[in-house]
Amino acid sequence: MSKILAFDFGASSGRAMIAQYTDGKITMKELHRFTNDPVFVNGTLYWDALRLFYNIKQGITKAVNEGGFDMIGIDTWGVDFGLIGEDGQLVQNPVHYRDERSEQPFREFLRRVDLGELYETAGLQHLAINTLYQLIYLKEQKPGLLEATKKILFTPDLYNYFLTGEMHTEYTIASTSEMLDAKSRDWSDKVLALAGIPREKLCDIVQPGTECGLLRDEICEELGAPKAKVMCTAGHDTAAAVAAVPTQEQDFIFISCGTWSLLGTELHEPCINAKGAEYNFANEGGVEGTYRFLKNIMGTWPIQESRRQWIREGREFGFGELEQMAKRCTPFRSLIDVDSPEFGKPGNLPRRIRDFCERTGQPVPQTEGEVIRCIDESLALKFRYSIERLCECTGKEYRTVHILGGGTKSALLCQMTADATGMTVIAGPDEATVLGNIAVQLIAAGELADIREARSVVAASCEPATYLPQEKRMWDEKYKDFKSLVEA
Ligand code: LRH
Repeated sequence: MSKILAFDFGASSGRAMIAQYTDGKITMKELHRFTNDPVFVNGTLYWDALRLFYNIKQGITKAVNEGGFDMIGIDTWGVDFGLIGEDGQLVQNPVHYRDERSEQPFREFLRRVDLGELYETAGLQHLAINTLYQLIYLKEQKPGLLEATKKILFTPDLYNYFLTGEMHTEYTIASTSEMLDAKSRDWSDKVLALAGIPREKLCDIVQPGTECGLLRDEICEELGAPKAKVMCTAGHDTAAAVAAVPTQEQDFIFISCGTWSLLGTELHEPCINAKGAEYNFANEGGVEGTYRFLKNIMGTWPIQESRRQWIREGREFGFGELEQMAKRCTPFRSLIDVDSPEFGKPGNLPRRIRDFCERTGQPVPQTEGEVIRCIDESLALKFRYSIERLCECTGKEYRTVHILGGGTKSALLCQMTADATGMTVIAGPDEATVLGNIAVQLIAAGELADIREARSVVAASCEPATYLPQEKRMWDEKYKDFKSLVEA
């Protein structure tokens, strides 16, 4: 039985888990958890990239002390990358997708290209955070950096490289770039040419489950680690989460709910049509040739960021406490469009929420509980709105919503999602990303046959909670107001 070491990096925290497959279940133990704190320096928002690698080393050390491991796999957030120069070192510290640098190139690019043709090829949601626009920014504003770059490595590929010295690009993470041809699953020469990005700066693409290389000798020596295999697992956290949906159903809705909510469904062919383009849905690549037809919606970010603001003001509450406060508040006092641009940037979120409510003539949430209740109700209604649009695109109907990730810890949000959508919500596992990462490694090790089997093993390894819709009439009423607010 292989001992699997999995690293899962989210936008606000990361962890290392050691896992094994025994008696039809995956057992895992958290070895190391750390915060992921972006750093704003001289007007740019960076990832603390080397600190993250330090934490990988910490995780490896702890795994060595637990008896070692055979394989390592890393999954992370999408779209971001490191630039590696001729000397094999980072050309620049990796920049955070929430940095504003790509917004102007994004708007200009969309003005000058044929959007229909771009969507027809890449099949992706046009978002300023996408790798494509970050690279266009570099090309236009920092050509020296791009010229000095030998290879562009996405975040999981970058850490795999630091661990092995081998450079590969894993398919699921590359599929968040808007530079792939959705159908061929390879780089699109057309998109690269439109953006002026040289193909030779990109690595060839490998499928999830491919071995990247062996742990470098110097790391084995430094940490006393075994010469383990480093795997290209499903490098994109959302791809990993969806690989761990505990179902055997073909057609389901998933919401991978962390800082973002990635709401979508799994398909075997990309869904590229006029509705998908109009509603800005993405066809991201999954494991075993699947596609995640999804939309990036706001997740728990405004709650995290509001909490940070209250801490700055000297009032610290736990997430559980905030949820209890929200539960005690009057329902439906005020609603926001969670995806309105002002809520996506770091800062004083409670104030921005109050401004939004004032501007739209609604009661202004005053207390912490009222702010959180407003966010949760608005999120649940946005889920319903996006599911309706998704159904229009795929032409299918769905019975179940699977909520995965940290958002499953909010019983309030899960119940509201069931109420708002009128669908059964199955919440869990909250560790979906890391379980999917482990599952892909177990398949590569030959211990699980495929994702179908992995999903039944995940279902046996966790206890998801079920939420049934209640109070449908009240939510239907409020949905009408919400829709006019969002479409205004
Ligand atoms: C979620 C996620 C999402 C991307 C975003 C940058 O963690 O990977 O799928 O769009 O981060």
